[in-house]
Order: sequence, then C-alpha cells, then structure tokens
Amino acid sequence: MSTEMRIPFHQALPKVELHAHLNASISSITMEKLILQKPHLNIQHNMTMIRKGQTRIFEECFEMFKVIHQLTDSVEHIFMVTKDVIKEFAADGVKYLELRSTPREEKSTAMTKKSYVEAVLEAIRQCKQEDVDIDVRFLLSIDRRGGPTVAMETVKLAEEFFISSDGLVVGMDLSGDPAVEHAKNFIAPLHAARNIGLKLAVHMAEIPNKHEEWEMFLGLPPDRIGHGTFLHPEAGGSDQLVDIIKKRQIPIELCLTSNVKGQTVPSYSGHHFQYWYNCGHPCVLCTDGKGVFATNVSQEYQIAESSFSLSKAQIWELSYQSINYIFAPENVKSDLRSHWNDLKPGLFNQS
Ligand code: 6MZ
Repeated sequence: MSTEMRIPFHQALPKVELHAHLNASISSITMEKLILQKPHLNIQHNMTMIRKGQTRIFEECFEMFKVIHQLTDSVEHIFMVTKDVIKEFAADGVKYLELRSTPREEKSTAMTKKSYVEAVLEAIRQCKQEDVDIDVRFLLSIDRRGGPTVAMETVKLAEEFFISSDGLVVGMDLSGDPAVEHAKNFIAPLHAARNIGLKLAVHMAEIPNKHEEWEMFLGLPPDRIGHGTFLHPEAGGSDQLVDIIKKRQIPIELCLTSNVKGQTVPSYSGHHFQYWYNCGHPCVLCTDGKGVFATNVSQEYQIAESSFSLSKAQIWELSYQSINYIFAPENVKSDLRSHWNDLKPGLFNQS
C-alpha cells in the first residue's frame, strides 16, 4: 500500500466510545443542515461548537446544549442526527458505541419522550440494516435539571425499552449541570433502574467540593463514572474516595478535549487521566460530544499518546481494555475482542 493510502494509526485502531451525548455529538455538516432548516433562529456555528484553541466557561456548555435542542425538536431531526452521528463514529473506526440522550418532549412538533427514544432506536436499527460496521447501544439520560420526579419517569420509560428493544437499551446516565439539584434526589431513581437490570453511568465530580454528593453516588455504586475530575486528592478529592473507586474497580470515562475546552482541567497534560492511568485503574477515553467539542475518538487517542508519552502498544491496550467496561453482555465483549485481535497484525505491520 502506498504511504498516501494508509489510514492513520489512531483512525485504524478499533475503538469503543462509551460517553457520547447525542445532541453534543452532531457534526458541523449535520448542524449546517439543521441551521438551514431554521434560518429564523439565526444560529451561528460558534453557538454550537467550540473549535480548536477555543475554550468556554464550563457553565456556557449548558447554554450551548439549549441552542442545539432548538434545532433538534422533532422525531425527524432526532432520527436524522442519530443516523449521521452513528455513521460518523463508524467512519472514525469506532466498532462499539454507547450513545446516550435525554428523552425530550416538544408540543409544537408532537414529539413525546417515547417517540424520541423510538426515533433513536429506529436510527440504530436502520444503520444495522445498512451494514454500518458498528454495534450501537443506547442509554437514557436523566438531566439533573428535571429533579427526582422526571428522573423516576425516565426510569419507567427506560424499563419499557429495556424489555422491548432487544438489547439495544442497556443502561441509564445521570448528567446535566452538576450545580443543579442534589445527589440525594437521584439515589432512589438510580436504585430503581439498577433493580430493573439497567447499568448505571453517573457523571461525578465535574465541579469541586461536593464530597457528600460523591459519597452518595459511590454508595450505589455506579457501573461507570463520567469525568470524575475532582475525585483524587491532588484535585481536592480524597484518598478515601479513591480507595472506594479502586476497590470496586469502577471504570472512569475520561474526556480530554471536553474538559480542556470546558476549562475544568488546566491543560491536556494536567488532565486527571494521568492520575488514574498511572494507578492502573480502568480508564476509557471518550469524546463527551464530538460535535460541541470538535473532536473525534481517534483524536482523543492521539492526544493521550502525545500528552502522556504513551507508546503505540499502550494505546492499543487502552482501547482493548475498554471492551471490558461496555454495558452489553459477555458474548458481545468476546466478539469485540476477537475483532480487535483480527485487526491487530494489520495495524502494527503498517507502521
Ligand atoms: C453534564 C452533560 C455534559 O441528552 O440532549 N451533557 N452533562 N456534563 C457535561 N459535560 C460537559 N455534556 C452534555 O445531549 C445534551 C445533554 O447532555 C448532557 C446535558 O444534560 C445536555 O443537555 P442530549 O442528547
């Protein structure tokens, strides 16, 4: 193969993506289609995407999601963006994707929370029928802003789809602005979800000084932690919190570019990935939202390699180990491991 035709290592690397909010994952190409459909909203691209070299105050990210939600307010939009997002992840070499999204209702277009989830699942099924080379599962998100009542309704909805979706719905996510509401309001809904058989991914410690809240969440315990930025002692967390997480081997979803652009970490090299990776703790690199944060999974691996001086073998291992942390069952994990092992010789022979 000529040099020009080689797929770059990080793109050819088979990858899983486990922390991707649907509405934060919309590419600029898809966003352009949405913006053109609603010119009266006067939305500019910089209102929906933080480009290279740019940053925002963390709270501003949540304002961006509100802007995007204005553009995705019908089942047709949700279906279209889900298909586009899945195909883009597949083109980036992602072989297994867990998408997450907050079911939303919109009276003006008659979109209900149920039809929202149905649109996402239909898009996943269609991609499968079209032989897009990626296995996609779905987590229903609870937005903290909705409080405990909405959270419990979302758990009920998740239960319906957990039973009827033929394995597509695998879990729930707790996300949204961490400054809103208190953890105690979400413990009962999350326990209910766990009892149904849903796996739990919980955003934790995106902002500092919430030890009581973190202890409550760890008491669940979650099956994966999102971000976990301030949990370790060097960031104002504690050895005690770290011990619980280590003892239970709770994997952490780490989103380098999102945290740098949202300014919750000082720099790439100062990202808490380093702390957890050096402990040998289960870590999985994710985008958070490849659209809003203008990145992709390959780029996150490339950035990790250069920021933390990792070898290609370590990058491979990071991707391979991430299979252990997916929410789909064991048989899916072993299929993915075989797929990774089949691709490995080609990947290492090309460099
Ligand atoms: C917490 C986040 C987030 O659900 O409409 N979301 N929640 N921390 C973050 N870090 C930056 N990034 C995204 O996607 C957008 C929603 O995902 C959550 C927020 O609730 C946001 O409204 P969906 O597909």
